[in-house]
Amino acid sequence: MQPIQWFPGHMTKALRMMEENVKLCDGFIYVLDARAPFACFNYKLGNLLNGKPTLYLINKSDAVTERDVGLIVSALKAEGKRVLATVGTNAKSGKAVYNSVIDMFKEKIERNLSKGVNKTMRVMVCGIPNTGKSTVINTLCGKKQAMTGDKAGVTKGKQWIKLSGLELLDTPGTMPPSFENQIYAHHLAYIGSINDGALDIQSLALDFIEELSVVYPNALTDRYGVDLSGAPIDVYERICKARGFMLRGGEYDYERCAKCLFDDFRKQRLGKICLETKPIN
Ligand SMILES: Nc1nc2c(ncn2[C@@H]2O[C@H](COP(=O)(O)OP(=O)(O)O)[C@@H](O)[C@H]2O)c(=O)[nH]1
Ligand SMILES: [Mg+2]
Repeated sequence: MQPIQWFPGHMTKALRMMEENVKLCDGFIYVLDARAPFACFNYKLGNLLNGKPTLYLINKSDAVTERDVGLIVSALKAEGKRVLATVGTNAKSGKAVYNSVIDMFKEKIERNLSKGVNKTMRVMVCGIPNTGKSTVINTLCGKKQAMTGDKAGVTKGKQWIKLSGLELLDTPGTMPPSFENQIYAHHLAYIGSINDGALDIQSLALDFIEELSVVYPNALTDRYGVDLSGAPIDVYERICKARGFMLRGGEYDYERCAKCLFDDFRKQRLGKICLETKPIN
C-alpha cells in the first residue's frame, strides 16, 4: 500500500477554525459516509466536540445495502452513540434528523425550563469533506432560509438558521480527515474525501483493485468483464484494455483508467459497496 500523507499544520489550522464555532454550540450533527463510516472519524480531534450531545448521521445510506446500514448502526450504537441512517437529499431524512436533534436536547431543554430559562439550542453540522454536510443543511432548512441572512462581509457575527426550537449554524464545520490509520486514509481517498490532487491516483487505483478483488469481486467482473486472476496490476491492465484506455504505441493509459474507476465507484456504477461495517484496527 502506498502511504497517503498529510501535513500536521493543516490539522492545527482546521482545528483552530472549528474551535471557536464549537464553543457556541450546544450540540452537533456529525455526518459520516455510509461507504466508510469509521474512517470518517478524526480520532485526534475526538475531544473537540467536548462531550456535547452529538447525533451521528450515516449519510449516503442509499449507496450501501440495508444489511450493511444495519451493521453500521449496531456497531455505533454499541459504542453508545446516537445514530441515524440518512439520505442527505431526502426530505423524509431531513424530518427524521430534525426530530432526533430535538429529542437529543429534550433533557437539557427541560432542565433549562425548570430554571425558568428558555434558551434556543444551537447546532453545527460537522464532518470531514464530501460526506454531505451542505446537503444535509439545505435539506434541514430549505435553501431559501439558508440564504436569508445578511450579505457576506456585512455582518460580522455568525449566521444562524432559525428552525423551530433550534438554530443551525449556516456553515458546515469541516474537519480534517485523519491519516493515522492507512486503511482508513485509503478508504477516504476512494470515496473522494481527500482532494484527488494530493494523491497518486494510479497507485491508489492499484490498491483499490486489490481491496475490491477480495471484498467485492463481482463489482469489477460485472462492470468491466475482466477476470481477477494474477496480480492487481494484471487486473488494472485488463480494465484499461476492456475500456479502451490505451495510448499510442500500445501503452496503457493508467491515469484515465484510474479516474474512470473512481468515478464509477463514486457514482455507484460498481453497485452498492460498503468498505467498513465495523472499526478496522
Ligand atoms: N448518493 C448520495 N449522495 C449524497 C448524499 N448526500 C449528499 N450526497 C452527495 O455527496 C456530494 C457531497 O455533498 P456535500 O453536501 O457537498 O458534502 P460536504 O462537503 O460535506 O458539504 C454531493 O455530490 C451530494 O450530492 C446521499 O445521502 N446519497
Ligand atoms: Mg460543503
